[in-house]
Amino acid sequence: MGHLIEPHGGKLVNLYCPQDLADSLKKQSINYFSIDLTPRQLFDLELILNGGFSPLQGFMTQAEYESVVDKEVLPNGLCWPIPVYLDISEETAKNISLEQPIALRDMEGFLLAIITVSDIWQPDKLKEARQIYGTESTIHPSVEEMLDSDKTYCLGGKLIGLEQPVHYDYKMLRLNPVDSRAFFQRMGWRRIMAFDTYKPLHSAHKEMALLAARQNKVNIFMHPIVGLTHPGDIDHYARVRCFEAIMKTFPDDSVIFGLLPLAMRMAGPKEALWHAIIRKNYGCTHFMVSADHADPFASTGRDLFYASGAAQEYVAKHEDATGVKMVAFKKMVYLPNKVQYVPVDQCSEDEMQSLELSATELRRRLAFNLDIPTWFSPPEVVKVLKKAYPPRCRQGLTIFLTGLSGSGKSTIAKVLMSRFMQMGDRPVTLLDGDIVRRNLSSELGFSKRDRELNIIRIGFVASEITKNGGVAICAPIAAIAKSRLHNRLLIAKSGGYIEIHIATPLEVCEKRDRKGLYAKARAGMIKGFTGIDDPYEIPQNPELVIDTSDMSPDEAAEDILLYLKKEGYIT
Ligand code: PPS
Repeated sequence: MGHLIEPHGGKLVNLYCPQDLADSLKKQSINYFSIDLTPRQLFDLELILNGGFSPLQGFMTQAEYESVVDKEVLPNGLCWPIPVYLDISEETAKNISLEQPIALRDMEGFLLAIITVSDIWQPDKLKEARQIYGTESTIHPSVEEMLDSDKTYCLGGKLIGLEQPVHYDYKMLRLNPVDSRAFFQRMGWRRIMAFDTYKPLHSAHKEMALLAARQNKVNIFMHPIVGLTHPGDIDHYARVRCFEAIMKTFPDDSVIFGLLPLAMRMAGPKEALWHAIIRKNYGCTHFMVSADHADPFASTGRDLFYASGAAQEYVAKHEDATGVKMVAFKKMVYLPNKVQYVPVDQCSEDEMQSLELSATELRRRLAFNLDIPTWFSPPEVVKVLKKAYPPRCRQGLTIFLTGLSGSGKSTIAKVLMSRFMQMGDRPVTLLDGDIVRRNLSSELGFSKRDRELNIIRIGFVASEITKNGGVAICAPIAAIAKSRLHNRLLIAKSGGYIEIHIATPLEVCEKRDRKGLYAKARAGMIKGFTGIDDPYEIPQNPELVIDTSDMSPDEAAEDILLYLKKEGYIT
């Protein structure tokens, strides 16, 4: 490995033990206390065991955590920007003592590793939020997840790896740091630039990577993250297919392709620095960083959470500490006169008649089944994209009606159901409040927790229906904004999500009082009735707002269908 860049800390960690030892440890461990790891913990475990997180040899102790949070270094002074810990609930922590060996299993119960506990400690999550994410605000999805979690204790300690975490997909592409380093050495590559994007790859990315490779005299390691990525990202199967398609159009022997099983934290600049260190462990000397790298809101259409370009500056500022050179993503534009891509900063005034296709425009074209020009993306990639993003009229869809009892949700839902059945294009399922409470949530009441659980169950079923190309029409009260948002994020991954606030005022609903429930609630016979003595959190950004005070259910349904037509969900 003489000519390759050294791993972070000088030595590549490999914590897997020989097979015979693994077999005997597996036998011994049947009496050990077990922990089933979460997806994030599993991805972290994989990269600790295979050296992707060198020099870490286990989950962090409190001293390591505090050093990383306060000073962005490990206790030995080595740069490390992101905490990597094994968080557990207080109840689990009560069962564990120091020096105890614990069996770590995946979600199906397969034994993967043993941790010898050297520290049981509590993270300061608010401080971590401020220091790592730059905010205590739960607008940041990782901060929200962290602060919301009931895992308030952590286990620190060294690991012994018994089995590699199981992946059933793309086995050939799952290179670990030993594999990539061996490949680079075999090829005689000493300068390697890691390249990743969460978006599908287009010609502009390819031209940018090739230009950067020429300018920096490097070979390219296409290394997309396939662990946990941005919410709303194209699923990794389609993303990998796009990478595979565009790889075929690169010059021979200049690029290699592997997958990185990393659970992103979306911590912007600090995360970008972490990605650079991980790529160093895989043998890379250079790392391409985009202006919005690891931003939780990148490509969501919302304003970026971190300043544009901050991630690039941060990685560049730490080049001495990491030994990895930052290469900035350069915006490329297509010049039809030259039939060629050029960096935007090299365009003359009169060349500014360049062609560009924004991510939003691309999504629009896919949604409406419109042409995508070959200068933008090679036909091989367009084919993959069209399969991954069928036009809206062929996607599944959830129509989520929310509003007070008596606002008209159920009747509108029934009209919509019939209209979709009449169209006959997609299977339709009605998830009305009453139906769900009878079949799916019969044990639940109307406490905040039960209401949340009810809505999340509806969301789960609707997401499965949507994923499989059907129409789910939901009509619960769904008074809690957080659970509605949960559903939106889940369902929008696999198809359309249309939230409709049936905003009929309380006075009107109460006057209708078809079930006599408002009268009972006013008389104190029903406690915690939405709108009377339990809150309804008004939707802030629904796709549609409909007040049925002076409107028939048919008219309301017609408004919804017109909206769906305008947005391309029905033809
Ligand atoms: S929730 O909050 O979204 O889980 O509610 P949902 O599943 O839609 O159930 C609402 C129906 O249950 C009846 N009901 C109550 N509603 C609100 N608050 C309380 N405390 C309550 N108790 C019973 C009521 O009939 C609702 O039906 P709709 O169809 O909305 O009128």
